Amino acid sequence: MITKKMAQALNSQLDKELYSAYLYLAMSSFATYKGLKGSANWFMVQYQEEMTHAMKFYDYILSQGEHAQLGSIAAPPAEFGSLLMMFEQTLEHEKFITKSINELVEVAMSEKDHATQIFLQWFVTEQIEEEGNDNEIISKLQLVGDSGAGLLMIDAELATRIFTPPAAGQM
Ligand code: OFO
Repeated sequence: MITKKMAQALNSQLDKELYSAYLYLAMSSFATYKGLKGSANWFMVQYQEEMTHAMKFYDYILSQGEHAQLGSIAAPPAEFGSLLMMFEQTLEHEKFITKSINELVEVAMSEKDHATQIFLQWFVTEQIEEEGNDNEIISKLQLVGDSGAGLLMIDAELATRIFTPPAAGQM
């Protein structure tokens, strides 16, 4: 069981994960519109991953006998600028999510909620990976600058990203 305060904090994170999914779906759409098919694929996979993050919170809240409640999701921007700007915005958003996960860990600690602390560890690790990936892509985009050939090469690389659904029982 978890406290009402913990449940409320987890519900708020559920909304943030759904917003993350919504944001990356909007980025995928924008990338397709701009002719960057590989980047569109990368953001579509990111959207799918964020949906699994949201479902992890959804399932965990319910497994603890609490009510997973859905709040309103703000509309994401429609335009994102250059590919470099898109990844800079992605990194900024992920930093915001990392901060939010850290705050959740602090609530779990103050509530002496060991189960939720263990549950959140997966997200702590995931955020290191997400920020690392974004930083790597940003560095490459900074290297190629305005070179069309360079951008197409990175776009082709981003086309290879594949969504791996979580194994049964790991949602
Ligand atoms: Fe992007 O990790 Fe969830 O939000």
